[in-house]
Formats: sequence, structure tokens, C-alpha cells
Amino acid sequence: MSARSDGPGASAKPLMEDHPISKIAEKTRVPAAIPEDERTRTGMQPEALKRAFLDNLFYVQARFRDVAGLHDLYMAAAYTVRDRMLERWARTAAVYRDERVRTVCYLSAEYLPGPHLGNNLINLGIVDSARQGAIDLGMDLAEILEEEPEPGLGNGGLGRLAACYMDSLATLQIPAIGYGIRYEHGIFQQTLEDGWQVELSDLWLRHGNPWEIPRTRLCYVVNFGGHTERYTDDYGCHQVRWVPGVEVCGVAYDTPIMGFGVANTNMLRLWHSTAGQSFDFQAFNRGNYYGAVQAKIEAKNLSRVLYPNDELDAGKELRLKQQYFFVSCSLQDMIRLHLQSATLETFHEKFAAQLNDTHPAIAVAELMRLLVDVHGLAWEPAWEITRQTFGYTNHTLLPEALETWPVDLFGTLLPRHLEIIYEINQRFLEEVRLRFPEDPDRVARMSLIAEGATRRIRMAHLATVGSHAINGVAAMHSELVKSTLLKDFHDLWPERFHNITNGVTPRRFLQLSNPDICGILTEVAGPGWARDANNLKKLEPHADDAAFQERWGRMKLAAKERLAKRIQDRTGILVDPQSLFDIQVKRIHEYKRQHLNVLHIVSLYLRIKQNPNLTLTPRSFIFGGKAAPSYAMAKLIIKLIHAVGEVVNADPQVNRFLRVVFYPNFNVKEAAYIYPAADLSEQISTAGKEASGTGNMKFSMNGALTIGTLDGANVEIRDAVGHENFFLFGLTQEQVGAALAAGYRPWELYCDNAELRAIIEVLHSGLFSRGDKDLFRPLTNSLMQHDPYLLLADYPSYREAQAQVDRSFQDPTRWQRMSILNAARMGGFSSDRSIQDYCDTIWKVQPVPIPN
Ligand code: NBG
Repeated sequence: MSARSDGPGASAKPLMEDHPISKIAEKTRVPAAIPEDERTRTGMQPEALKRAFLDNLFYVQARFRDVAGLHDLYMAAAYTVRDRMLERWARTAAVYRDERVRTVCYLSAEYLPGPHLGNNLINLGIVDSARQGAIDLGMDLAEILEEEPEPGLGNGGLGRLAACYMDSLATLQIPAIGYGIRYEHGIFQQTLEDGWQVELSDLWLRHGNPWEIPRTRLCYVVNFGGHTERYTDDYGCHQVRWVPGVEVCGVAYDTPIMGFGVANTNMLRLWHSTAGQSFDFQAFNRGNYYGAVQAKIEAKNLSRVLYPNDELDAGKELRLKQQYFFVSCSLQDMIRLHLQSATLETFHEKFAAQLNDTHPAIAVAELMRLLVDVHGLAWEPAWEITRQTFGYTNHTLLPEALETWPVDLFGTLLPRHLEIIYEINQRFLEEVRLRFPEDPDRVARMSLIAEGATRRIRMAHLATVGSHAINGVAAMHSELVKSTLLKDFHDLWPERFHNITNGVTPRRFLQLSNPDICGILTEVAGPGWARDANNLKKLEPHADDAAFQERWGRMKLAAKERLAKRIQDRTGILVDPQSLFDIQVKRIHEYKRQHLNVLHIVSLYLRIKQNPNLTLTPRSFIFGGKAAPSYAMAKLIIKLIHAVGEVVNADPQVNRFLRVVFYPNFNVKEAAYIYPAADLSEQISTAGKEASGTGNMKFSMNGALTIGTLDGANVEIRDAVGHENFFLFGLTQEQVGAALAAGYRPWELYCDNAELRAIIEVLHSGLFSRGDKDLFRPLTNSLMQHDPYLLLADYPSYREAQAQVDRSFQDPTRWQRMSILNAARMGGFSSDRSIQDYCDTIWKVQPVPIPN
């Protein structure tokens, strides 16, 4: 209703309505309820999409159709889709605000969402309209999708898991914010020169990012350095004040994250660092213009680059700064949101915050500082709120990946937080002493501070003590967390420990990546499978149906043909889509044992050379993955794969059966071509080392069979798909422990096994290294002398399992059956199930549906 209806004389003041512009507006006023198909700006039909696309192409990209490049088309398409999301996002935000809903805050230093456009088209349900619209305009949607650069804001599984969880949170209609860092340079681009990895910096923002919305007014000050002071406040209470040395600002950049088939649209809020407002002025006033600019540059550097994991101590200080930076911005933001409608006593009722590994663990101390020093709460209630707010997910047991910070460095950067950590520790150890009197060793083991030549803060302990729930990411991993890494904590608080097995989103990893499997699934299981992956079970009755098997086989072949073409484009290597596609894609690491796979390839090579009449199941071995730039052994493994490939692929006697490919720059975008094309998924880590793995799930969902150890989620995958549909090999985690405890001697295994000797010998012969006999010595010496990941112990059973794979692949009926059953039984590994588990056991949050 317009103010006009108050009638003449309602107010003596001139009204806005009297302004001439209102007369114009009056005539063109839009009716309150606009029919869907007339809402051309955000309509979902091809006509509306086309019009919006052309508008965006011109008014945002400033291009006419006939001069637009592919990137312009992509940008226009992205804005067209984003427009449709914004309206849902605004509605979601309004409902969440008005209903004061309990909200999940996922704190993660990494996110690997992959390209957004295709995923958003799926979630909005407008793939067909978009495709039709593109055809009408004479464009190819696939080509436009391909144009999107990947936001590489993570290293691997941990970052991709965070992205799957954001997708599932929105799909399950759970109010959620993902908080992280807007790295300007994501994970490096991997190129290969003569088989060696060369890193190029990733400039993903170079041409702009249409999905993010900068909130330049939403920025928080984050401090570093300086000292602390004690003072007495107006009420006579002793307080502490942090007088920092440096300040930077964190500016919010928001990316909307839509659920699948629902209007709920959450946000990923990433922090970008800039200089604080005050000090550049001061420097300027003193005439130190360059100093001021320098400080600005340093502040900007904070969010400049993502650290590759598996790196040793290099650059650690900046990493700690990054962690504190994003955590402080996020907590300040949460407090601001909460204070809009409540007081801090109920902060933990409003928010469930999840610490994704220890990278954000400093949040425990920062929330205490904000509550006690800034907002004046007493220690005890502040501690209760803090503990009730946080949950902590552990993602690794590898000692080298467990974060600890030198106390000195920490105290220099965050003096007040160090004091708070000491206080938390003192109170906590008091509790330990009470429960376990006369057990000083336990107290030392559990302390947040590791004593030694350099005293260090144990971030996993800080996260554990500051959380009400702690979880591992697969059943076996969670048991190991309880029995090894955090055993003492489990003794103290057994009720706080949980398992939540990881999951992956079927939207990206089936629907978007594997169109042919989707057709089959929708026909057999109905369209609901992408929302409730348990419907995949409906494939099972078809597993023995010959016609269905044939169709399944055609689907797989089509995916293999797509990948083969891409391999040829990227590497020049030809692979036969009829051959068995044996794939290992993941970060390169000794514990993941890509080199065990290579030992097997070399053994096949030797067998063919020794016996020219031998026939083998033709196989294409495909590897992909990045090595941390300073991890020399991992880089040597990449070189080894290339070296073996060079010889195998060029030898006509061998290449009839074998091909070896290293697929460059494996990332979320490339993954879409890789997972659907696999016949065999290599999940061959040393038992006890891989916390969960999620690639294992993506492969199996797409109908690949797994060759794997009893490690991480492999254990549960094997139970789900059926032991007879999984190629198991290797020592169990207990056997690994026993072998190491008994003084593992790989040298003896090497001497006793003629095949292993022959393999290592040929690696030493220079055959694969153009005569250089020493090139692979660091690897072979490590295997023969220490073999910390027990490759030699597992080799015989790996080889036997591979022989079984060969035999099974010879029998297509059997193979297709196993493949179908794998896909059918993977519903439990949807990230929707994982998120439901988190909601029920840890976060205690309910869905808040947004009307469509
Ligand atoms: C990784 C584990 C994987 C696991 C992902 C996601 C880290 C620290 N851990 O096994 O190595 O699947 O986390 O949970 O990156």
C-alpha cells in the first residue's frame, strides 16, 4: 500500500511521493505478484535464460554477441545463473534471520569447490533449459562450462570434503556458513618437464570471479604482536588488555552455495586481507610513504597464497598468521550476527562451529579472548560457552601432519593468546591430576605444551580440550584416534568421542561427471536418487541382467573414450578404451604408495620381456596427483612414473598390453573425466595411514572395483559392496604395527624374493633413466633399508590381488556384475548421510526449509 492512501492532508511536509520521479514510477509500477514466466530477469525457461544471458553479456561484459569471446560467454552465463541464486539467497537469509535459527559454522582453511557453473545449473534444476538456450543462441554449453577456472583453495581430500559438506548442508536445508580464506593464489598448477613436476602459480582470480560478492563494508580488524597489560576495570575487576603491534583487516567475500532441488542457499564467506585503516596514515604523516605502502603490501600478503601440505617448516609464521586471521574474522562475524538479537550467554545455542582439523584450532583461545577481554564475561561461563560451541574433526594421525607451534613464535605473534592457552592448560591439568592422581607422565602427555628443547603448543590438544565433541573420519580412523593419538583424552572423556565416516556428493561426482550413469539411474531408481542416494540400491536387481550389463558396459566405455581423448590431448599418449583402466589419482605421498603400483608395472614389463609369448589383460595405468613442492621423494615418484611410461609406451612388444600415463594437474575439474572412466581404483595405502580417503568413494560410486588395503574408509566400503566385489590385499593395521615392533627388515624380504630383486635391479640398471643408474637410488635405498610404509611386505599379496583382477576382467559378465553392485551399494557414502550424522550427533541442528 502506498503512503498516498493516507489521503490528502495526512502530512503537511512534502512527501517523497511529490517528487516528479514518483509520478513516472507510478505509471510503471510492477504488480506485486509477477507470474513466474514473466519474471524475465530470473525466469527459468529457455526464453528467459536467453534474454538474461544476452543482457548480462552486454551490460556486464560489455560485449555484443558477435565479438564476445568464450570467456565473455562464460561470465554472462555465470551472472545469469547467479542472478537466480541471489533471489533464493536473499529469501534464505531473511528466513534464517527472522527465525533466529541455529547455524552451523564450518571453519576450514581449505575449500575445493570445483567449477561452480555446472553444479549450480544442476542444483537449480535448469540444465536442460540452459542447454536449449545455448543451442538456440548457437553456442555449446559444454564449451562454456569448460571455460571456468577452478578455485583451487585447498590441497586435496580435506578441502574437497569441506566443499561436499557445504553442498550437503544446503541440500539438507541446514542453515550454515562456511568460513575460510580467499587465497589469491590457490594450489599451484602442475606442469611436467621431462617427467619432473614444475609448479606454476595459480592465478585463478585473474579474469574476475563472478560467483563472489565482495562485502567491502564488512571488515574486521585482526591484530598481531605487541604486548599485554593488566588493569583494573571500573568495577574493580582485574582485566587484561592486549596492546598489539600490527593490525590488518579482513574483508568478507561471499559465495552463495545452493542446495540441490531446494531454495535454501547458504554462503561461503572467505576473508581477504588488506591493510588496517589507521597506520598507513600515521606513516604518511611522518613522511614515510614507502613504509606505509610496505605495511600495506605485508597485510595483503596474508591471504596471498595457500600453503601446500606435506611441507616442512618453511614459511610457518605466515601460516600461523593466516590461521589466526581467518578464525578471528569469523568469530567476530559470528558475534556480530548473534548480538543483533541476543546476548553472548547464548552464543553456543545459536552456533555450532566445527574445526576442520587443527588449522582453525586457535579459535578456542580467540573465542575466550573475545568473550573475556572484549565482552567482559567471567572465565568460567566463557569457557562453558566456548566448549559448547566447538566440535573438532581430526583428519590425520601422521605425526608430521600434526600441528604444533613453537611457544616463542606463538608468544611473539599472539602474546595474549599464549597467556590464555597457559590458563586453559593450568585448569585442564588440574582436572587431570584430580582424576589420575600420581600419574605425572599422563599429565605431561596431555599438556597443551610439549616440553623439550623448543617448547611447542599442541594444537590437537587445544582443539580437543576446547570442544564438546571430537570425531574421526572413518570407523577405523576414529578407533585409532581413541586408542593412540588421543587415548589419554578418551580415558578422561569417552562420551565426547564419535565417528563420522566421510562422504561425497552424488551431485558433482555422479550427476555432473557421469551423464550416462545418470540416465540409467534415473530410469531404474527414479529421479530421487540424487537426493537420497540409498535409492542406488534399486540397481541391484539388475546386476545379473545381461541386457542391463551390456548397457552398463556401454556407459563405462563412453566414459573411457572421453578420458582417452583427454589423455591424448594432454599427454599425446594413446590409450585403448577397451583396455582395463587402472587408475590412481590422489596427492603423491609415500604412504599412499604410488610406487607400489609402479613396482607392479615394472614386474609386468619384465614378464613380457622375458616371455614374448605371454598374453596379459591389456591395461592402461593412469596416475594423477600433485606432490608438495619441497617433498623430494614424492617428486621422484612422479619422475619414476614418467620414466617407466616412456619405456613401456615406446616398446611395441610391451605396449600391446600396457600403457602408463601421468595425467597432469589433477584437480576437481579433471576429476569429472577420471572417476567415471575407471575400471579399477587403486586404494593401496599402508594400513593405518589413510584417515579415510574420499576418492575411493567417488570411484566405487561410478562402478569401479577397488584394489585396496584395510585402511581408512576402504574397510567400510568393502563391507558395503560385499567382500567378493573388492580386491583385498596387504597387512592389517595390527600386523603393520607388529611387523614394525618386531624390527622390520625389508632387506631380507628383498633378498628372499626373486621378483622384487629383478624389479629393483632393473631400476638400478639405468634402463628407465636413460643410463642414469643413480636416479632412483633415493627411492630404492629407502625401500631396501627402511621401507617405512612396508611396500616390500605387501608386495607379494598386492601382486596376487592384481592377478585376480586380471582374471576377473577376462570375464565381462562377472566384472559388470561386480561393477553394478559397487555402484548400487554406495548410497551410504553420500555426504548427505555424513552431514545428517553431524547434525544428529554433534551439531543438534534442524532443517529450516525455504519455500520454493
Ligand atoms: C585427509 C586425509 C584423508 C581424508 C581427508 C578428509 C588431511 C590432513 N587429511 O584420508 O588424509 O579423506 O583428510 O577427511 O588432509
